[in-house]
Amino acid sequence: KYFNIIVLYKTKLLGRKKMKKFVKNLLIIMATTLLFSCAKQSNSQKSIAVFVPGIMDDSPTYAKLANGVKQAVEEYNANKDENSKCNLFIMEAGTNQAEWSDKIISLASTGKYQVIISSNPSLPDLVEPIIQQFPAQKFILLDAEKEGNNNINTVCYNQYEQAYLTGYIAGLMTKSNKLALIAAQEYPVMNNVLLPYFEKGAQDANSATTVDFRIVGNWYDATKGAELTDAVIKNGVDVILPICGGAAAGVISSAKNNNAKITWFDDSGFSRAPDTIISSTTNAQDKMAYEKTLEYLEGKTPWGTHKMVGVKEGFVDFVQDDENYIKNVPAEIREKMAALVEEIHKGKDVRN
Ligand code: RBF
Repeated sequence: KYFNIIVLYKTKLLGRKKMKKFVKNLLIIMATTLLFSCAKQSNSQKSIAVFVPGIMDDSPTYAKLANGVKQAVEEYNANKDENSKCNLFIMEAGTNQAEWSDKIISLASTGKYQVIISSNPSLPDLVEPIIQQFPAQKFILLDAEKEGNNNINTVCYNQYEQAYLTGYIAGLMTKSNKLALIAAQEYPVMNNVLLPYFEKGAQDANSATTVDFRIVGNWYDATKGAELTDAVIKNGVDVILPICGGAAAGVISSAKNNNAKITWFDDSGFSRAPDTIISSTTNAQDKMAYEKTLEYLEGKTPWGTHKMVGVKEGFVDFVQDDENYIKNVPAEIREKMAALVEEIHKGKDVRN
């Protein structure tokens, strides 16, 4: 048709004015088509940012977060053409918590990432004011709790169970009846769940136990971690739970030097110090990050909701099949632990 019109113009059968109108209309059509096709492309192209509130080295919880999301995105992208692949950007924000908010704003202000996936109990309070500024920005937050904000979906692990199981093995394994929890900092989950349920598990296993609670002051200082561990061991402590990120390397080296034992938290830690680590209580953060990412990519995220998952749901576990656990822990204690895990599986609430 366009060709015919050009021929008519060339052969002077179409006037100059009409030809001008035709070219104008053609340009409008072309521009609109281009605009719509661009808009369609950028709308359908998915982009996810992972915000790591700390550093991945020595914080299994963050390494598992990034790996889980990465795996889901890779699977989603397999066999897709370039335009329909999901982009993934991982930002490691570092341990300076004062910078986290600005770094999240820098991600949100690009408008590029439809969802920011992260993990930390402090994040709901940090992101709520950011959502007011950027109302389209969605957040999936693991290890956090927030209900009723339609831009946020949260999941947390049953850390009552995770801490109770850890306390229980520590109570069964201590010879001095003196335990310690070396924490990076105080925060509500630490003060209301991790410390009290580590204590409760230890007490239920062995009513003579006491727990010395020490604070490093940050999530990276291994020297301070070692100093605190030296000090509690001097006071007779023989089993220690470190929840202090990179500072735990110092806790392990002090325990090794002083012949004390470590109960490890979040992932299976036996290979870090096979003679010193006597137990590992894990949460399946990698599996959760993977499932939550795929759920998002399928458009099925339950925005505004929260849920807690534990042993029964397969997201909290006590490692029983590692050769170092079998080597370091006597059979009768392993039997007691197996019985406890089984009870929790069947519905025992460790809070009662
Ligand atoms: N856990 C880590 O393993 N590494 C960290 O760097 C880290 N930073 C945290 C910062 C804040 C402000 C809070 C509240 C928690 C942090 N956690 C960190 C602890 C984490 O959320 C969780 O409680 C523990 O890993 C035990 O599962």
